[in-house]
Amino acid sequence: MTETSAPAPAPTAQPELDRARRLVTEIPGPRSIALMARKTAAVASGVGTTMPVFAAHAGGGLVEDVDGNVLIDLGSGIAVTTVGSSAPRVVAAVQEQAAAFTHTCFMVTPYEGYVAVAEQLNRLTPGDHDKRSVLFNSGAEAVENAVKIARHHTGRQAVVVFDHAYHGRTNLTMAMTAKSMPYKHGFGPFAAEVYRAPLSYPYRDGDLDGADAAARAIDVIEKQVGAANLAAVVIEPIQGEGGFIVPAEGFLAGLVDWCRANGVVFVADEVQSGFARTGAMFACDHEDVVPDLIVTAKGIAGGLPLSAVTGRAEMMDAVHAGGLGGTYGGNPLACAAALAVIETIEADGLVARAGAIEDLVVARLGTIAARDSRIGEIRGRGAMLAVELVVADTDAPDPALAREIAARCHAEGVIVLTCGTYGNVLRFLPPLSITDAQLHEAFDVVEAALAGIAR
Ligand code: PLZ
Repeated sequence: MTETSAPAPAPTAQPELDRARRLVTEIPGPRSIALMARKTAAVASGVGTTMPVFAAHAGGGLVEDVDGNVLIDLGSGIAVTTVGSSAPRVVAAVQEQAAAFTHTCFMVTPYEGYVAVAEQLNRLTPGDHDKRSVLFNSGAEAVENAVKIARHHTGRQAVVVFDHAYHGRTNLTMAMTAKSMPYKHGFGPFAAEVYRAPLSYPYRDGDLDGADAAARAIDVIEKQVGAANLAAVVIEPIQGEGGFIVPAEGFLAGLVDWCRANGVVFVADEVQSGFARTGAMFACDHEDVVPDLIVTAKGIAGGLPLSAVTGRAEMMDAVHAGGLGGTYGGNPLACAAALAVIETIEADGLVARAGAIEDLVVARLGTIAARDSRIGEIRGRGAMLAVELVVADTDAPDPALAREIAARCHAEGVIVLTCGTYGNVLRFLPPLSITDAQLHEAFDVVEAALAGIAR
C-alpha cells in the first residue's frame, strides 16, 4: 500500500440541495480509492460497503463524495435520512443540544428531551389507547426489548416471526431474522423459542388472499407453537431487507384478531417502514392495524442512533422498575434530533410528499416494466418501493440482474440498494427531501442500466 492517507478535502459549504448529479472523476475517484485502501487495512472486513465512494457532504437528495462527485441518493442510508441527511432543523437542534450537554444518562439524571420524544411517539403511533414509550439505540435493541416486554406481560416465552423477516444482527434478532447468508452464517447457536410462520407474499402466493394467508400462518402457529406458549407475534408490516414484500390486504388484520383472541402480543417492527416513509406516518396506518407494541428506529432521528418501543400502557408498565434501560438509550442529541425530525415531517408535509414520490416513481417503473418482462413486480408504498427482478417471462429470481443494474447505477452516480431473500430485488428509498428533477434523473439512469443489459 503506497497511499495511506488521502489529503483531507478542505471544508466547504453544503452543496446546493437542488443541484443535478455531477461526475468529475470515474466512480470511485482517487481520494475514495485511497480511503478504501485505508479501510481495508484498518476496518474489519466483515463490514461491507454498497458504494465504493466515501461521503463528504450529504443533504436534500444528494451525496457529494470526497472527489467532488455529486450522487443522487435513492437509499437514505437504508431508510434513515427520511428528512434528508442535513435537514436544517435537525442540524440546529443537535448543535444546540451538544452545546448544552451531550449525555447525563437518562437513568441517572433525566432530561426533558427523552420525555418529549416519548410523548410524541405516544401521540403519533397507531391507536388512541393509553401508551408508554422506552428509548434505545438501534433497531435490533428495540426489537429485543419488545420481546422482553411481551414475555414479561404474558408470562410466556415463544416468539413467532415470518419467512423473509429481518429484525437485526444481535443474538435474539439473528434468530428472528430469516436469511442465513450473510446475517447468521457461522454465528450460531441462536436464541431459543423463536418460530417461523409463512408470510403473505402476493407475487409468489398464487391466489391466496390476505385472510387465507393469515389462516395458513395461524394454523402453523397453533400446531407448532400453541397459543398458550406464545408471548408475541413480531412482523414487519412491509418487509424491508426481505424484499419490500407488502402482504395481501387483510393478512395483518387477521393476525391481529387472532392475537387479541389468544392473549398474544402483536408487535409491529416499523424500523424501516415507519416515520412517513410509506406515505403514512406508519405502515400499519394504511390498513388501520393497531399493534400492541410498535418498534421504531431509523427514520425517527435523521441519522442519530435512536430507537423505541411504544405500546399499551398496561403491557409496557408490566416490567419491574429497572428492568428496561441502557447507558445511551434516548441520548439527548438523538432526542433533540428526533423532535426536529417530527417537526419537519409535520411542518413540511412529508407524509404527502412520500405519496407524491410513489406516484412519480411507480409511473416511471410502470413504463419500464411494460416493455421489459424481467420486472416481475413493482411493489411497496410511498417512498419505500422496489422491483422484483426475474428471468424474462418467468418468475425465477434473477439476483445477477439486480447486482448488475445496481453496479451500473453506482458507476453513473446513483445510489441504489438491493434486498430480498433471493437478492433479486432492487429497492428505492429516496429521502423525502429529494426533488422531482433528481428523481427523474435517477430513474433515467436506472432505465438505461436495465436497457443496457442483454436478456
Ligand atoms: N428491523 C425491519 O429493517 C435494519 C439492516 C442493514 P438496526 N435494516 C437494515 C444491515 O445489513 O445491517 C432493521 C430493519 C427492521 C430491525 C432492523 C435492525 O435495525 O438499527 O440495524 O439494529
